[in-house]
Amino acid sequence: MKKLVLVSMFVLVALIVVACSAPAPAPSAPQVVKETVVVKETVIVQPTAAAKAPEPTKPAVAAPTAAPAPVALGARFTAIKSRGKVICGSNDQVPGFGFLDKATGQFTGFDVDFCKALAVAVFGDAKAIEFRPVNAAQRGPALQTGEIDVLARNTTWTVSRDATWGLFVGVNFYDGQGMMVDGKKYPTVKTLKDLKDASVCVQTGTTTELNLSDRFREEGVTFKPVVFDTADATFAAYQGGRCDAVTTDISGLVARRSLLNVPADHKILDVVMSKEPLGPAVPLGDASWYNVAKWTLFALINAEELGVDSKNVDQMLTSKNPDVQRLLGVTGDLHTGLGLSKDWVVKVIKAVGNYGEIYDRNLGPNTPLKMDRGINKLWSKGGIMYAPPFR
Ligand SMILES: N[C@@H](CCC(=O)N[C@@H](CS)C(=O)NCC(=O)O)C(=O)O
Repeated sequence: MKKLVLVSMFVLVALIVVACSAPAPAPSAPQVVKETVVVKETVIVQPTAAAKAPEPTKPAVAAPTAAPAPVALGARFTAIKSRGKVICGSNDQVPGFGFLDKATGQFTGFDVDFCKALAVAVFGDAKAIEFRPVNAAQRGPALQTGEIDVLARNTTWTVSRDATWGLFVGVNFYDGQGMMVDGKKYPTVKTLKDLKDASVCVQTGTTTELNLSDRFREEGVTFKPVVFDTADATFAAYQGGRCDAVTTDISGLVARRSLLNVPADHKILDVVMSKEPLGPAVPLGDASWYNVAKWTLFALINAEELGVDSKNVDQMLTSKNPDVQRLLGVTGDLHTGLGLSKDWVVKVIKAVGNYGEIYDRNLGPNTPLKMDRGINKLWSKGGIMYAPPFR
């Protein structure tokens, strides 16, 4: 029995060795090769003093220490650089995300800060931006025509938008669609079924409008959509009692509830009607600009993960952590492939903070919105926020 086990182990090891070392033969007709080998004499060659170990084969690609060639900038990135500012398609009606303070003329918010990060990445200056407010229906065409360099405006990443509007650079806020009612008027409403024959205020040009009809059809519930083209109009109608309920992304409901006369009267149902992965997008056609936008987002998330923030970023320049060193450009030449300066991430984090700081400043516990991080916590802290590495 022991022998059998030993033999089968030997066969198994032999099979593994053969499978791992021998390249798979090209599929061809089996050939029988007959060869006669004549062994003449065995000659032992003594190594001479001059004999050297064989030269190692040269790697096919340049050694990792060689500086990479600077990236060829695409047309949009080149135009942005010569224009001296980034044109950012943003929201102006959603507090905490993209909001225009009419008194000061300043844009603020979580998405606005992404545009600032981009401006710092390229120009080292958070003011090198022009904001162009776009409503839901205007944003697709604004990307398609290339009127804006980036759209950073609570926009859901979908396949059709990726294919026809522009390229999404990633997700900066994982959201879902919600439903809000006046809790005083409708204290018993808890589910979508409870909204049978209700009128629902909704904004056109949104995934919201499409999900609304999908979900109610699925539930077999009849309803009346009342459609508007801006958030201001949608929520004014809801406040004025033209609809029984209002629907949009849950973040949008929390944000817009803060502007209602008595926010506490309005309850967001405990229902998630869809997946709404929100993120910035850039026009099609310039891979170099797409990369800059993508890696700006990833830099913000990685900085939080690595404990680099706006206050400690200078100290972090002496960190022994190789991941921090690469992120901050202390080692390596990762910036070259992006067409940015060596210290671009340092400047971005110093000016706008890391992802967590941006979240807290605009949406966190010390803001009127007090939005829990939820699934937007880092993957290492129980959430799903995750960025590819600087490597
Ligand atoms: N995430 C959804 C909805 C985004 C959306 O447009 N939401 C509205 C309601 S909060 C909004 O931002 N409106 C502001 C405006 O149109 O100015 C989408 O991408 O379609």
